Amino acid sequence: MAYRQLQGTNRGVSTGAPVAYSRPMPGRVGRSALRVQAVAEAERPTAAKSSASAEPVTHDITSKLKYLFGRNGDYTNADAYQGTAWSVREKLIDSFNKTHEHWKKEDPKFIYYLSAEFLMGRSLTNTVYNLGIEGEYGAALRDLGYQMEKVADAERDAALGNGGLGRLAACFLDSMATLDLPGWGYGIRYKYGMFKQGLKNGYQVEMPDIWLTKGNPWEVKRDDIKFEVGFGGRVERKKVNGKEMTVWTPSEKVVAQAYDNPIPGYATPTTSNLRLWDAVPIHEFDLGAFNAGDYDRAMLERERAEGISAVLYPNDSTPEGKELRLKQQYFFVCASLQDVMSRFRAVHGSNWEALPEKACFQLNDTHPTIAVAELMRLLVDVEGLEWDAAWTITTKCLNYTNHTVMPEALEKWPVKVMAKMLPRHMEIIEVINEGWTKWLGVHLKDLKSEERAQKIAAMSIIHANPWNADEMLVNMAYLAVVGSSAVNGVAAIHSNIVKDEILNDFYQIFPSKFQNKTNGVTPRRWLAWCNPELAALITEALGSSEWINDTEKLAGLRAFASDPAFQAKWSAVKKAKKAKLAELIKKIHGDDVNQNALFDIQIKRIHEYKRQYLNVLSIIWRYKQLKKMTPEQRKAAVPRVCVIGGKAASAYDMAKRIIRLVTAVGDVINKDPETKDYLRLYFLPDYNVSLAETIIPAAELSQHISTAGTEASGTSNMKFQMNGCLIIGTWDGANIEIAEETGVENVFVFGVRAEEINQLRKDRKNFKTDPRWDELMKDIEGGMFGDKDYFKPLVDSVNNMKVGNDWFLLANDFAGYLAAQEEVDATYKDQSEWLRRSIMYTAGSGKFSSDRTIREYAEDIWHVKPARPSA
Ligand code: 26W
Repeated sequence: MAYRQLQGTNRGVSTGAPVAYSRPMPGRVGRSALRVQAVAEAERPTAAKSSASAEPVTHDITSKLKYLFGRNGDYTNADAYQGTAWSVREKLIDSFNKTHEHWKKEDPKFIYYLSAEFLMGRSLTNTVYNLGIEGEYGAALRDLGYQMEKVADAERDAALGNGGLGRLAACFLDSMATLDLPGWGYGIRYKYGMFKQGLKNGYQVEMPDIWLTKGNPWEVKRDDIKFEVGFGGRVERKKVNGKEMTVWTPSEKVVAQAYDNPIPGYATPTTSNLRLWDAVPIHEFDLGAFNAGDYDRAMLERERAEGISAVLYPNDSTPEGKELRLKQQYFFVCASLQDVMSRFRAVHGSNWEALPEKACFQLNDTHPTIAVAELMRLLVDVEGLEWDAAWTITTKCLNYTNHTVMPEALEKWPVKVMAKMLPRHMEIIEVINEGWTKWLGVHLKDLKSEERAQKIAAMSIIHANPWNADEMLVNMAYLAVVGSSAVNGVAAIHSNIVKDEILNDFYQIFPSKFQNKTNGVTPRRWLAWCNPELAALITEALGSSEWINDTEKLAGLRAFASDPAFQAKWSAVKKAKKAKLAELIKKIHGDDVNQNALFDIQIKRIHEYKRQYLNVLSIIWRYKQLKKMTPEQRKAAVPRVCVIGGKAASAYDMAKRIIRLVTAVGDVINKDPETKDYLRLYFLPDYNVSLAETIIPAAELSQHISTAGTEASGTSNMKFQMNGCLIIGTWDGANIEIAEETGVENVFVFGVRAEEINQLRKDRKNFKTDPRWDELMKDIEGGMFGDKDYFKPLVDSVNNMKVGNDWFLLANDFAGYLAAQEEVDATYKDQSEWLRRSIMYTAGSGKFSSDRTIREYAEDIWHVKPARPSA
C-alpha cells in the first residue's frame, strides 16, 4: 500500500505557504479550537482527505525515505518514523536558528539548567504538536498510508534519567521554551540510558538501553563546539607574567563534544536548546602503540574517554559513590561552564563582574554541585580574578534545588577521591570551607565557644564520615547551599522539612535564601498530546484551547462537574482510554481484562518509602475477602484491575523482592477462577515516559502512598490529576497541594502525618498490629505466593522488630489504608459522584502546570525575562 503511493508521487511542488510557521497565536480562539479538533482527528486515517497543505510534506517525507534508506519503497513504520522525523527536524532547526539569532541580537540574561538527567521520552509527537504542524504531517502520513500514532510508536525513548528528577528537567525545558525564556539545559549524552526492564520468571532483569543505533534525528552534532576536560594530575603555584598563579596540570584529558537538541515551545516561535556533552578522546587512536603491537593501549584512551559518558547510573536514591559518577558530574559541569563563559567572553570580554547579569545556573540537586568549585577555578586560575570577586560572582550565579530528604541520597564524596580526581577543586573547596567556617565563627560569636564549635563543625562542608571517623567527606548539599543565592524544595511540605530539618542550621543563618517551588508538569505532553480526546472535550467545554498554555482556565470545568451530558462524554473518553490500556495488558500478559473494572494504578520507581509493598498487601486482603464471598456477594463487589509498574535500581535488593511479590501475587489471583473477574494484578515491565503516556489517560485511581515526609513532591500525581484520575494518598509531598486545589473531600487521604513519624518510629516495636496485617504476614511467610524464603526478608523488614524496624511504618498506616480503599469502592459505585470528582481533579490541576513553576523560578530566583523572536 505504502509502496504504491510513493512510486507515483511527484506532487512535490511547494504551495509557497511556509508550512512550518502555521502556528496559531494565542488568543485566536477559532483557529485553536479547530486545531485541537485536528489533534483528535489526526489519528483517524481517512484515506480520502489529503489536504493540499500536506503536499510539500508528503513530498519531503518521501524524499527523506528515498535518500535516507536508499531504496524506493516498501517502508516499515520504523522507516516512516525516520523519514518523518528527519523532515520535521528541518522545521525545528529553522525555528532554533531564528530564535537564537534573535537572542544573539538581544543578548538577554540566560538561565542554564544543569542536570545529570533529562528524561525526555519520545520527541516526534511533542515536536509536531508544539510546532503546530500535526495537521500537515497527519495528512501527509495518511496520504502515504501510515498512521501518525503507529509511526510515533517506532521512536525509542530518550531515557537519559531515572525518574522524577530527570522528568522534571524535561518538563521544565518545555515550559521555559513555551514561556520564551532564554534558557538552555546542559547535561550528558549517555550512549546507554536507563536500562530496559524485563521480567524473567517474575524477577526484574536489566538490559542495556542501546538507543542510538539508528541515529538520532532530534540532535545536531556541533563539531565546532568542543572543550577539554581534565582529571587527576598536580597543582603548582607559578609566577605567570609576574602574578602568583595556581596551575593545574591534569594527568588525563578528554574532549567534551556538544550535541544540540532543539526544544520547541508551544504556540510560540521560540525553540530553545538542550546541549548534551559526549566524551571523546583527544587522540582518536594511538597508532604508535598499535604498531608496537600493543592493541589494547592503542584503544585505551578511547575507551577511557568514551566510558565517561557511556552509561546513566540507574540509582534514584542511593549514590553508588563510584569515581566514574564524580567524573561524569565534573565532565558536563566543566564543559558547560567553559561553554557559557566563552560565549560571554565573545560579547563582554573579561568583564566577569557582569556575568551574573547575563547568566544564572540552576543546580538540579547536588549532582552538578562541583560547579561551585569549577566556576571559582575558571574565574581565579584561568581568568585571574581575585578570590573574593570570584566568590561574589559564583554565589550570585548559582542556585540549588533539593529533591529528596533521604539521608542516603545526599551525596558526600570522600576527600581522598575528590583530591585524587580533582586536586585543584579539593583545594578550592578547602579554601571555601575555611572562609565559611571563619565567617561562621564571627557570625556566631554570641554563642558559648563549646556550642559555637559544635555548630561550626555541624555546618562544615568538609566533615568526618559519621560511620568511619578517619574518613573525611565533602558534603555536596552544604557546598551547594553555601555557594548559591537561592535554595529551594519542590513542594510546600518538603521545603519546610528542608528548612526545619535537613538544612535547618543553614536556614537559621540565611533564612532569605530558602524558598519553595512546588513542582509542575507540562500540560502539552501530559494532557493535550497523550489524551487528545479529553483535550478536545475540555476545549469544547471551555470554548478555546488556551488552557493548554494557561491551565488556570481549567477551573472553568467546575461548572460542568455535575452536568450529566458532560459527564457522559467525559466517561466515554475514559472508557476509550481504558480500552487502549486493556489492549496493552493483553499484548504483554495475554489476558483480557474487565474494562468495567476500576483501573487502579501505581507507577513510579520501586522504593520502600513509596510503599508498593503496602499496595500489594491491600490487594492480597481484597483477594481473600473475595474468596470468602458467595458468587452473589462477589457480583456486588467493585471489580478492580490493579497495575503496578516501575524499575528497581539494579543493586536495590529489597525493591527487587517487592517486584517479585507483585508478580507472584498476580500469578495466583489472575488465574483464580472464583475471583479473576473481580480482581487482577499486573506488573507492567519497562515503565518509562512512553508507557506512562498510555497508562495515565486510562487510570481511574492512582496511588501515592509514601510514608508522610518522604516523597519530596511526586509529579505523576499531577499527571494523573490532569487526566481526571482520582488519588488515594498520604498527606505527603504535592498530594497536599493537590488536595487543596481539588477539594480535600475529593481525595482519599489516609495515614499518619509527617510530624508524628519520629515518635511512631520509636514506638513501632510496641505497636499493636492489625489482626488482618498479622494474617497477611503469615500468608506470605507461609508461602501462599511461593518463594517464601525469597519473601522472608520482606516480611521481616516490616514485621519482625528484631531484624527489621518497619522504618516506613506500613503497619501503622495499614488499617487507615484499607479503610480508604473501602471508601474508594463505595464512591465508585456512585458513578455520577465519581465522574463529578474526576472532572473536579482536572479543574483543580491548573496550579500544577510546569509553566506556573517556571514562572515562579524566573521571577523569584533567576530574574530572567521572556525574549520572543518575531513569528
Ligand atoms: C545519587 C543518586 C541519586 C539520584 C537521583 C539520588 C537522588 C536522586 C533524585 C533526587 C531522586 C529523585 O528523582 N527525586 C524525586 O524528584 C522529583 C522531582 O522533584 C520529586 O517529585 C520526587 O518526590 C523525588 O523523589
